[in-house]
Amino acid sequence: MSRLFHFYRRQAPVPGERQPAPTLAAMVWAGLRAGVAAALLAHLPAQAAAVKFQVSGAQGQPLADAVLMLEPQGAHPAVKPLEGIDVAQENRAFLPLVTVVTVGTKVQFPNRDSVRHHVYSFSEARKFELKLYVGKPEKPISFDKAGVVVLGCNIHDQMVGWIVITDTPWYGKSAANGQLSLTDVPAGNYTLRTWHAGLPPGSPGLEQPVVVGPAGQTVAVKLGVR
Ligand SMILES: [Cu+2]
Repeated sequence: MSRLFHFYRRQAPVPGERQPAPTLAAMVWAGLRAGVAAALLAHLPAQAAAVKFQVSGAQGQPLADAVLMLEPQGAHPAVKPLEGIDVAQENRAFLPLVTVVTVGTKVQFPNRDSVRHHVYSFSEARKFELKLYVGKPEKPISFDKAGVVVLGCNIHDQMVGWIVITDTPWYGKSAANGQLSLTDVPAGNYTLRTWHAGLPPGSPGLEQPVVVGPAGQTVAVKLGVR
């Protein structure tokens, strides 16, 4: 193929020069090339694009730590559990404050403080309790159901954290500037679900339809978060 390509390059029109008539061999090759290209295209998967998101709050301020999930309409691809996910307790706070994982992920809750913590969740998506401990708890906690889990500590009432569990492979968390980029999103129709800790407790997040085209795009997400 590459030698053939060179052959065509050498045949490219040169300004001021008369174009030679295409030979029969050249016409046959051109036909073959077109046929091969069409056959290759027919076997490519659906076109995928990069999609950018800009998340802003009630006053137009960029919102960090928003969790965005692109849920495809129709066939639902399976997600793989993530490996090595920690939600630590450091300086009497959960770190990170917001964690997003795929369904089936096991999360460790290492305590990096010298004081003991007692981590729990009463949330529908996963109820659990890690009784008073220091260091690394014996076992990780498995999150097998999509939803939002609110973390608390029995000892320190001010401690709060969130784990969002998703069953779509296209998800992420907005950066400090409110932006997120997702790559390799197949063209098609989606429901974008955006969750933020500033939404009313128990909110499943804001839903909006998103059509992903082959060229990619930027999607604006506006939440009523102050
Ligand atoms: Cu604590």
